[in-house]
Amino acid sequence: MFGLMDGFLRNDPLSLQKDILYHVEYTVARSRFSFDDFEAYQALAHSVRDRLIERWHDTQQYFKRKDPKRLYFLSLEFLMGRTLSNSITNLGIRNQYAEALNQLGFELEVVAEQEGDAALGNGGLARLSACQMDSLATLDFPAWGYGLRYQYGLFRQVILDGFQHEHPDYWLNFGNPWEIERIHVSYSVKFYGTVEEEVLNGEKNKIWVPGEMVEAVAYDNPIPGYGTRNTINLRLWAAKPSDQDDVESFNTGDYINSVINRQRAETISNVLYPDDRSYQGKELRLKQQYFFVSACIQDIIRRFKDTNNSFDVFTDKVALQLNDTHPALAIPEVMRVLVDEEHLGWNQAWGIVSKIFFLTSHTVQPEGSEKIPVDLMESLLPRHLEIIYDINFNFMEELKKHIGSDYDRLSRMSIVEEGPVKNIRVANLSVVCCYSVNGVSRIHLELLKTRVFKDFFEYWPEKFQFKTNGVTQRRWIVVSNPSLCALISKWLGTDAWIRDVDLLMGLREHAGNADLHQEWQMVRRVNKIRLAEYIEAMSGVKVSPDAMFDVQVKRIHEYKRQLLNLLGIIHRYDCIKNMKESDRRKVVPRVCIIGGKAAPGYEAAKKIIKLCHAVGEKINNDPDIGDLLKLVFIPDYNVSVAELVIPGSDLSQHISTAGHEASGTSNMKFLMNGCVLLATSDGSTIEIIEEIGEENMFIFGAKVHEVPALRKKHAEMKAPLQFARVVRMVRDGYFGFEDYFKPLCDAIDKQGDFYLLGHDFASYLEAQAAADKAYVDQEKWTRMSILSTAGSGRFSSDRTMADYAEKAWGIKPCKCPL
Ligand code: 26Y
Repeated sequence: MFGLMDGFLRNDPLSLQKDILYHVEYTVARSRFSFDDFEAYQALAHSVRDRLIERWHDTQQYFKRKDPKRLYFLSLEFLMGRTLSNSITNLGIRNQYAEALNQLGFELEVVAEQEGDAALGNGGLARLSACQMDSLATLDFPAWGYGLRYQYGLFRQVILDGFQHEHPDYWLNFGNPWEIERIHVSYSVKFYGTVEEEVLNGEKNKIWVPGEMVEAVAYDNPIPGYGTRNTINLRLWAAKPSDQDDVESFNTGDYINSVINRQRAETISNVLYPDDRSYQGKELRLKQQYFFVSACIQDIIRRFKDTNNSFDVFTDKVALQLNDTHPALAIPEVMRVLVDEEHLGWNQAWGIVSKIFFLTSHTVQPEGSEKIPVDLMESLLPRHLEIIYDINFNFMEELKKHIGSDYDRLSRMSIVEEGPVKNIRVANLSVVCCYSVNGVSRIHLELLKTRVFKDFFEYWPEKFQFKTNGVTQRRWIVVSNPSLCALISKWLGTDAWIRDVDLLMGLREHAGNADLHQEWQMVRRVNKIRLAEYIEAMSGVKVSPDAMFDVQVKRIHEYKRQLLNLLGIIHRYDCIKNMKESDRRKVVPRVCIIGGKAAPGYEAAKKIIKLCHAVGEKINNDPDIGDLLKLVFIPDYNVSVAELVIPGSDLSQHISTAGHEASGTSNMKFLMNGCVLLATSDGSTIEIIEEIGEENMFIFGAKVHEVPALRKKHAEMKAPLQFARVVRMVRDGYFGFEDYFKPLCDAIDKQGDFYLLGHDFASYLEAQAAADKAYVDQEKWTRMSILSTAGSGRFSSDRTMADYAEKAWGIKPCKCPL
């Protein structure tokens, strides 16, 4: 093959060029004299893949030789977005590739745009997994990621007449050059059936005789670190029919139906559940979860046994991170394998299990907690149900010794929920069995301790910790905002901050420098122009880059209060309409940008999307308003759209009702990009305030500890007049569709306003007015912007991962030599 030398691929532009052409001819099967942007992307991707594989091999062999304690990161969701740009950046060969492509008559930026997003997740939790993988690789940790290879990722959002429609995301349609199919790495996963007893060496032993078998096949996705040879693995499982299954039905002669039945196995990994809110005890979801953990545990134990012959050292070699409770069935699964298959006694197995699992919770919403109906569990996973009962029995006995017969508390803490429908409480199972339970911000831990897991915290205070979330500056500055990246490096005199993000603090000393201000503004303006072009292409609305770009992009949720934003916009519109000409000249022009997906069954969220379009329609077509105010909805918000939107924003909103956002991570991405935050004191924003100072942000609204009392007092309180007025405008059909929007209005003014929009409205408007005032003073604004970036270092996922490694998992870097 071209460019090969002594088993190593060369990275000079000429070799890269030859490699690309090789792949055009032999992988994409096009003529090297005629191929288009997409084909260039495919060939380029394959040439990058070759380089990833080299490093990946070296890393895995090195890990195998050193055999350190490994971290296994289990998550049902990963929002990887695009891979190309990120990979060549981390490999340090971006410029060489750009040059190689140039000589072939292509532009890297254009070719990179051909790639679709890998959207195997919903929102914050899923993108966090992706950021953390990047940091684990960069910090040389011996880590593996595990996930599911859904054929349909998160739905594509299509807007018709302002309503959200969900279209399937069949992302594998054009092939996926970033994965390596491992047909020989496959495991049988069992379902249904019965539990039988056998006598083994005079002892009773349980065996699970399954009713159905499905194969899990591995697809490996190399994750390169930045500035290191280390390239770790993200292994995704796909379901395939099992050869051992269903031989019976073939023998009965119904060949066609037998084939169709076999194919049904694949449905397990077919589709990602698009809801990040409420867990429904659906059989397919439970099957997905068990399919996933069974494959992972078989793989992990196989790897352990390759180099070890006694389970005595298992806890020195293996740490399992549960990304929320979704993979919690791994706990009874490890117990089952150790007790039933490896024949360790229960106590020895429990001694291992209670030391290797680490849980991170990502929610404060009680609806989010998973409950598995016992009936369902009994039919699908009969042996696991027995094991969970046994774990619970032991736990209850131990607990009684400490708290006596406080039956209310015992029943609250029990893993089994009694009632008309008996359920397994997955959160309780996880807390009982995990070595540590981690919150994702300081306030989140407080809420876990005082509300969600109060009983457990009082019993096991030392189990509860927090590690504030972080995001990777490689994706969120270096890849998505290259000009800001170059500017930062220039002023810091080094690009070392890309690995050591605390160095960003060095920008503080230049925060008042007029030259930096000018360059900073220039970079930001170019990004705004790019965003304005995108907005016009997507929505047909022309927006001026002179206006302040005010952005709220995230999943649509009532608690995230996109509705508060919309009511604020209506208020602004109403004010401008009623202004004297002389006052209009003082208005700071705004482009309000909202984007995000609503879970398909979440009616209120879907109504909010429609309201955004209805209000936008009115404002954008009002000749009275012109450029003073625009409202646009960016459809199909995803990782690559975020990479465009975030660098082009001036102001970014994180306005959840205090106590509802566990952390929030997009606030960190905006911060890194020098956007000023308008936010409530919630989640990780509280720590951002500490880091960059309240004077450099616009903070408003009730505080976490005030919220419960405000809710109780609500009946006696009157919403401010201006609030009542904007709600009335919606109710009275000023924007049309009054029947459709009625439930949104009712929730606010008839049903107790649970999310406190009325209470926070006045202070929200004040914060918005303060933002206007600051924006007029561009010097002040630019200073705030620079200080935002300068203070973002603490919110890197590098810091989060180093924290987990030290304080939870007990793993150390294992750096593959160059
Ligand atoms: C069980 C199912 C219904 C479910 C599926 C996905 C439940 C929850 C989720 C996802 C939750 C999620 O994304 N949580 C977010 O995690 C981020 C990373 O920690 C936080 O920053 C953010 O505040 C939190 O809402």
